Amino acid sequence: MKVAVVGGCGAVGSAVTVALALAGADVAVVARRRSGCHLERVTVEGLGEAAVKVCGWDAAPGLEPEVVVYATKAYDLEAAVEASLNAGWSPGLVVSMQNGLGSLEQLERVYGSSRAVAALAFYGVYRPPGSCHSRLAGRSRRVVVGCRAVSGQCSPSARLLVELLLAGGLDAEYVADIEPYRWAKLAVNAAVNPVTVIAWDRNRVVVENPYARQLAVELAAETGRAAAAAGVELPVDPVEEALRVADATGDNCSSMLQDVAAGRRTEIDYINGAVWRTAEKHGAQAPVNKAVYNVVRLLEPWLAGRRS
Ligand code: KPL
Repeated sequence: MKVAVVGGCGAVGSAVTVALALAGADVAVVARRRSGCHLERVTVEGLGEAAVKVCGWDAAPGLEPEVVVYATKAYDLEAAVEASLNAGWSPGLVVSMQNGLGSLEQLERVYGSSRAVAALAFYGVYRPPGSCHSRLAGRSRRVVVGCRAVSGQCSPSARLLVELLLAGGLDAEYVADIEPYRWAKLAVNAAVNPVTVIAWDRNRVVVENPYARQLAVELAAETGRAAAAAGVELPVDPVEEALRVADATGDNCSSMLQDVAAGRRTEIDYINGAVWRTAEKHGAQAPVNKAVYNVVRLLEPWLAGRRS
C-alpha cells in the first residue's frame, strides 16, 4: 500500500509512519520546507525505527499515494489538502489525525464521506523540536480508526490500514462509527491539554495535583454532557477515560503544552472551543470549557512572548 503521511515528522504522525513502514507499506512523509525526496531514519522509542522517504511538496506529484494520512495541526489542514490537490493526488482513503472536532468534516467535504476516516491516537508521543526522533510516552499505544456512520459505507481500505498499524506494533482498532470515540478523545483532550498548560506540567499533574484533577474532572464531565446534547453517547465514562489516559501518558507533555512551549498556536479552538460551541448550538451550556478556553487564549500570546 502506498501511503503519504503529510505533516513532517510531528510526534503523532511519526508513530504511524514507523508502524506502517515496519508493516511493509511504502511510506513517504511529506513536509513543508523540504525539497526532493531523501531517505531518513525515523525513530520512535518504544515502537521501532524505519528508513522512510521524506519529501517536499515539489516531489509530491510522483508519489501517487493510495492513502493519505493528514498528521498536521488542525489549523494547517486546509493548506495541506490544497497542496495535495495541486499535486494531483486522488487517494482511495484520507485519514484525519487532528485533535478536536472539525478536521474530519473538512476532509469529508473535499473527498466524500466514505473515503474520509479519523485515526484517534490515545497514545502520547514526545518529540524534541527539530528532530525525527520521538518517544512513545507511557503505556498507551491505542489508535481507533473509522468513518462517521452518517457517511454510509466506509472504504474497505480503512480496515486494511488498521491491519497494517497492528502489524507495525500499534493497538489499532476499527470501529463502525467513529463519532462516539471522537467525543471520548475530545473529553480527554479538553480535560488534559489545557490543564497541563495552566499547571505548566506533564500529563500526570492531572491525576496527582488535586486542583488540576478537579478542573480536569469538571472539563471531562461537561464534555460528556455536550456530547449528550449533540446526541452522541460516549463508549466510556469521560471522566474515568480522561484520568486513565492522563495516568497512562503521565510522562508526556501534552501536545498543547508542547505547542505553547515552542511558541506555536494551540488547537484550543478545535478542543475546548468546539465543546462550548457545540453545547451552545444544541441549546446547552459548557461554562467550564468556555472559561478555560478564554484563559488559554489569554495565555497564548503571553507565553509566546516570554520565549523571545
Ligand atoms: O492527545 C494527547 C495530546 O497531548 O494531545 C494526549 C492523549 C493527552 C497525550 O498527551
